[in-house]
Amino acid sequence: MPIDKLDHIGIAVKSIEEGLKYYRDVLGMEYLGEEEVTEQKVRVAFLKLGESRIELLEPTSSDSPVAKFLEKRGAGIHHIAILVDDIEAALSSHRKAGARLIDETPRVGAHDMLIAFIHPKSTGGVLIELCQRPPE
Ligand code: CMX
Repeated sequence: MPIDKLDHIGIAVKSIEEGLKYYRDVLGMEYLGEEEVTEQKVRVAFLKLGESRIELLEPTSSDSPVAKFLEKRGAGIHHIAILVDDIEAALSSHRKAGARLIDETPRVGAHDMLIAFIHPKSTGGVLIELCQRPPE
């Protein structure tokens, strides 16, 4: 399973506006923009961190996975996203290893990336997002 790099770290926040006050204004990270990912019921903001990014996740609905996370655990690190060359191959490796897949097939996430989540119960407690760049 060829791994390219850490794509981003997802951080659950109650409000992107509040989150930016730290990551952009205090830490000085470059703000790259925002978008709504309707399917995931979140609004996301990206900040540049070297070759990787920080993704602030704000729920857009009370039944969003991020709303549930905030309710149970409070704000904080929600997931780690790893860029892979071939997401289908990566999912197949996970299947062979008996991992619990949240997404059996990839779906479209922010920036039109193909994404698939692996359940934290199969990864030692960290929600992992596999992502593959969209075709040029
Ligand atoms: N990181 C680590 N552990 C987590 C977790 C997270 N983000 N979310 C839940 N868990 C843990 C819970 O603490 C719980 O553990 P215990 O049983 O030991 O208490 C267990 O996983 C099950 O949690 P749950 O609350 O019963 O399960 P949910 O119904 O909330 O579902 C999950 C959890 C991961 C399956 C769900 O959040 C999901 O499908 N996530 C993938 C989609 C997503 O997160 N989308 C938002 C981001 C979109 C984007 O980046 O574009």
